[in-house]
Amino acid sequence: MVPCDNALVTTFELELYRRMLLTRGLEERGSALFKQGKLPGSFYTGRGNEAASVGVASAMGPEDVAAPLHRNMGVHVSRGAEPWRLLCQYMGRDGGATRGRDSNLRSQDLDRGLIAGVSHLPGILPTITGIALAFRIRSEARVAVGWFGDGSSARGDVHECMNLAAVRRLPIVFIVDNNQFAYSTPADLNYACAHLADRAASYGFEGSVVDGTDVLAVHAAASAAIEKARAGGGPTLLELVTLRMDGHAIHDDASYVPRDLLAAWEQSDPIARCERWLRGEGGIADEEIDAVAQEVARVVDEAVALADASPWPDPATVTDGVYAV
Ligand SMILES: Cc1ncc(C[n+]2csc(CCOP(=O)(O)OP(=O)(O)O)c2C)c(N)n1
Repeated sequence: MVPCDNALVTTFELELYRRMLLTRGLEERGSALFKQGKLPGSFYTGRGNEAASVGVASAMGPEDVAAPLHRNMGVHVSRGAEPWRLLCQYMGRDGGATRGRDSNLRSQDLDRGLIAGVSHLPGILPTITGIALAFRIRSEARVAVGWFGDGSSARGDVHECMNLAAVRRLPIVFIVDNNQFAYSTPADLNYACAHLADRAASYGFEGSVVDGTDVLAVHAAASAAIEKARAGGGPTLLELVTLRMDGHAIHDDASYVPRDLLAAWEQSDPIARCERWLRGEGGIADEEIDAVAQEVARVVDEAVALADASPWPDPATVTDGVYAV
């Protein structure tokens, strides 16, 4: 597991819980900042996806590289991104990864092995597949992890990446976050096979379906796939099944998602589920769990204050980093 800034926790499962709680805390405050007019553009959350993001990212090694998307704040948090800088990025402040030039989770941080997404739809998947090819050519024992959604799975570039990865036996793990909706398009209008993971067999590698609300199950499946890739066993496709618990973005009330479906998946809330496990089977004392929640609340408050105090970018720097006009 990659060490994470602000980590106070030594118990592995409690640390997974802390990462999920921090992810949700930052996203809830991001929604509030949007409503206060402090966060321009739009705001996307990964509510319901915390276990999927944190479970995979926490199985990666420090030298591995991730190309997460807009629902995967938990990947950034797990790779040690500083919470206040994540908020600065959304708020267009100078402290963000792109120093006000872009927003959302398009935060590149090569020191933490994080490649910025260029679009929600997986324009970044060919890049992360190319990174896996580079690892293979250089004989590096590193693994690339690339994300796409159920909607994006219908695109040609996903097919090309999986085929190339298969024939070159690349050290890559493909994660399809199947949250059952692509904007307002339900899964049954996106694909007609039983499971997206079934497609892996047609490319010549393994695929499996995992309950994306169970952080321990996700972590176990991701660890096995990552270590297999590292050992030369080639790619794996993991389909992590969740439900998108918010609208596509903050402007969308998701009125097209059946209420009973949402109510059923609310029972599988990944954070509540992990907390029940910690208090029960995990045998973690209530005080220890409560202390983590208090610490996360403090870190989120501090992140909001620091981001709000971060200056706007200096207009004189607007062409910095622009190589052709
Ligand atoms: C090339 C391109 N086409 C369309 C869009 C608009 N768009 C952004 S996200 C999205 C839906 C993506 O659905 P999915 O892959 O299932 O991911 P989810 O948002 O559900 O996590 C669409 C149509 C885009 N960003 N890029």
